[in-house]
Amino acid sequence: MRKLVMMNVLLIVVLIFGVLMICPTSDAADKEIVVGFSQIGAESAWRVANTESIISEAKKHPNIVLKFSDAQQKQENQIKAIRSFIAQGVDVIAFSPVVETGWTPVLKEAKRAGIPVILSDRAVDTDDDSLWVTFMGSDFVEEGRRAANWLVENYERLKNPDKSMDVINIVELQGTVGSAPAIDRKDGFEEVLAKYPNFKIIKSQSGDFTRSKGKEVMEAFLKAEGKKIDVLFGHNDDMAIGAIQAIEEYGLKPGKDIIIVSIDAVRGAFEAMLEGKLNVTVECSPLLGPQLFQAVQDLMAGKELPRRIVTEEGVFPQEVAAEVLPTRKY
Ligand code: GZL
Repeated sequence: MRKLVMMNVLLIVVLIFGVLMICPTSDAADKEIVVGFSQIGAESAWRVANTESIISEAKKHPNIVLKFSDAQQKQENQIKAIRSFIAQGVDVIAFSPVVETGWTPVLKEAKRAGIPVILSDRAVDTDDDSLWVTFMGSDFVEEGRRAANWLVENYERLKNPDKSMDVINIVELQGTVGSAPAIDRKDGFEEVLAKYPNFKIIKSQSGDFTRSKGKEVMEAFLKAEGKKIDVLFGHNDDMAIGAIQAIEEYGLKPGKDIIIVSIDAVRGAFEAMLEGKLNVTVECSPLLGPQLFQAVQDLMAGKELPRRIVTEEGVFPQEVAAEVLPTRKY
């Protein structure tokens, strides 16, 4: 009898222990985490895809509360949003800085409030690296190098037969003035071109990463240089797509009379390549949501984050567009 009682007690202990193992009491993984995210705006298809990635990923984390703010591409709106997140006492602040400079004061306020800051997509230029815990996003200098390397390797086979290789005139549509991608893509592109003196940038101006401004600036380039233009380098696909409209309205064939190289690899670029109007797009992935919220969970669980989380990316020339387009997520 005594043995039976002992057996039942042992069974009950094992059952209780087993239940506790399956349903642990709430721990760090369940603690609610409030994240304040300041997004630049909705200036391009890339940005829209980036926002979608962040918002949809946040929904997959039951313990994440996302406070999302759109700055309409104005730094003062981002600074206001960050100050509001600080006042609300969020657990983590993340943002994509519209330009590199001017962030130190507000990031010091976040630090004084004990709120960690994650840089998403773009970096900041500050002399105090303790003001942010990690920067996740692409290597823009490498994207500029990839654009230039593809151009010097492929221009001769793609150009109009009557065009010379002695001097190749390039016009450049830069991204937002002062932004990390605009600064770094230009640096990477020019670093490679320095080895090929026959490739010359004859005009360079910001199109602010938008289709409309890209078209407007390309119209001005065509008015000034016309058929002298051999190549367009666009810092993003949206400006290149706007420029394609300007080139067609001017009476030239984009992708043939003017070889076009751009960056992002958004759906619109693949569609333009299928029409033969764009020659190559260098990938810059906006799908940062999964990395961002993994970093937030790790940070709040007390884990050390790497200072730099780089996204792996490729280069998509016109000849692969048909095969690759169905696989694209943005
Ligand atoms: C790059 C991102 C840039 C894209 C543009 O990571 O910051 O901003 O290249 C977007 O399309 O507007």
